[in-house]
Amino acid sequence: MCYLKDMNYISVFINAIVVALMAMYVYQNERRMEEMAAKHNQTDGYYLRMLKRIESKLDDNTALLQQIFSGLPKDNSTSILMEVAHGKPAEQSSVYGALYSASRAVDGNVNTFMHTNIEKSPYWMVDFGKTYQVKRIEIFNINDGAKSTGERLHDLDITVGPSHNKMQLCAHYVGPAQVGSHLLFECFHENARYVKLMIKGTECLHVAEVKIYAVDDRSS
Ligand SMILES: [Ca+2]
Repeated sequence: MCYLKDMNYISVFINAIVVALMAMYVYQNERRMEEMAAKHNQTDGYYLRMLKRIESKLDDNTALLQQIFSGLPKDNSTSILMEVAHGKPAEQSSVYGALYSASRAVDGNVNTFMHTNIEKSPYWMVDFGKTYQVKRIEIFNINDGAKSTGERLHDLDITVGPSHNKMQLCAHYVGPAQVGSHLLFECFHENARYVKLMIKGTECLHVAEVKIYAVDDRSS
């Protein structure tokens, strides 16, 4: 009996030690979890502070860029352009065969063309009816016929102006072109109502289409 009683005491003692060890283990884990949570909160705070500093720097730089851009002179080279010749009244020095009139160069169709007689200084001219800031001129050469037909476009003066007696040369094309050539000219004029194409010499002038781009003034 005495032996059994001693065994009970030993069992209770061992159980007590196990419970104490488990309690210590749980306590240590809780401490570790608390430390990790504290570090996590510190990290979050650090990143939040960094984000706020970056945001404030971005705001400063945006304000600085706006200040710089507002001080720059206005440059209309980036203005939106619109085509202003399509459907406008046009005339030419003569009409070959009474069929190939000046309007055929502004009808929006590169398969139709105007055509003068063979003559000295043949010309074609369009009237916008108002002035524009012209920036660019594109010429589509006749696109049917023999090679020699395309080569008739040469020694071309392109003049621009607000009236017939104030035309200024803005581009000269030596050429010769080819059948179907698409020619581009940077041709700036602040106050342009008329654009004229004229071949210097004796030749016939026939082009399929003339597109003239000016600063879009519809929103100003
Ligand atoms: Ca045409």
